[in-house]
Amino acid sequence: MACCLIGCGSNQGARREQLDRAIELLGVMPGITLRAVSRHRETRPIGGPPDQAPFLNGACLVETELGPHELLGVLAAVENTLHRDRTERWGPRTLDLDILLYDQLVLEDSLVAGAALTIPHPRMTTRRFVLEPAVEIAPDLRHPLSGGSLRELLDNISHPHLHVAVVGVPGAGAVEVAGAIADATLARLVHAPRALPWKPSRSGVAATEPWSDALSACAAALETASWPNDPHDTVTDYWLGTLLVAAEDALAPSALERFQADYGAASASTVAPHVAILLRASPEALAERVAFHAAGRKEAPNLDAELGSTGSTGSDLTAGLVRLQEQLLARLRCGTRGGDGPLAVVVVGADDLGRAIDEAIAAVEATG
Ligand code: A4P
Ligand code: MG
Repeated sequence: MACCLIGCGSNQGARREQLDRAIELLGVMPGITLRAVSRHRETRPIGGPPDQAPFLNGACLVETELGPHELLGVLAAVENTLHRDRTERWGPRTLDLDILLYDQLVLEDSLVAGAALTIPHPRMTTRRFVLEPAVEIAPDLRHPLSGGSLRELLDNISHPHLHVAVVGVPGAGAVEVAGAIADATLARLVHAPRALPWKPSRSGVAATEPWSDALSACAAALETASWPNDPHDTVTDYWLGTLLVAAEDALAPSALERFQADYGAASASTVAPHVAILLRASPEALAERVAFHAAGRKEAPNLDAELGSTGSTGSDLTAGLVRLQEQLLARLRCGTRGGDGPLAVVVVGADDLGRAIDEAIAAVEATG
């Protein structure tokens, strides 16, 4: 038997009746036992077309003998019974049923019969409309990636002055995405004060100085002692942890040991991000941006500002950036389990910057 948390939403038609009917139908499905149902609450629509109607959102906890794909099939059948129209992503819907958690299972884009399934639900950690009803029925349930309980995830996005870090390798678009989030949400914007000292072709570097200098400059802007207490957020286009991950890739063991000590002290006196938006660009998009950089063209996103001159050839630099991006992803996906990562992480595709901006803004607005 697996214990599953299911998120429910509706913003079209007779919302309350549809949600009640959906839960009633779930309760009589073979292989599913309903354990708890939250109250429904009205929420502001996040993302999707402008002017759509408010949602009613809730959550329920079930025990099931069904595998995750079988459960997804049952949820789709219930959605279809209640006339779900799927023509527009994030468009108005009579009913949306999402698998939020399935025991401690982690699946990424697992494809069966054309249906892709990602568990835990990839956008749940920043969504108040998901976490509030979930905490009502299962506060102690753990999110297997971040390691936080649902109660901790909700507390995390409820901080009075959130720190949102847009994280990406140089050229992924962090500067542009962070700027757009700050404009849309009236947040304070903090730019990385230094370029990343990392260079793809120089692993085994012995000098810690450029790294420690960059670390102090980047940490100074995030000091706990001067962190604002107003109800706006701070958006940064860097994460201190990126310096650590990149240093592990670049520095020789003894230099790395010195840097790790500096990093420990710096991170202890700074406000770690509550939310990280990780930009993930394809190798092809990174290669294209590296080629623009080599040709001296100033297209956005601009590698110059984030990396300075690298002295590497295009393919070296692209391969290095792809490697660094995977290391960042691995580190951020562990949340608090592997160290001091943020509890809320949303991965956003960064090949199309306009779309990345929309998704990143939606992820941040969902915390409100
Ligand atoms: N899919 C992958 N993983 C899952 C999962 N864990 N649970 C696939 C359910 N489905 C999953 O979903 C598209 C495809 O996602 C499915 O075919 C399935 O194979 P969909 O329900 O057809 O379309 P969608 O919901 O428009 O897309 P998406 O990306 O799942 O949207 P979200 O992230 O669920 O967001 N604002 C408020 N206030 N309240 C809401 O409930 N919901 C959304 C939808 C946006 N804004 C909202 C709300
Ligand atoms: Mg859905």
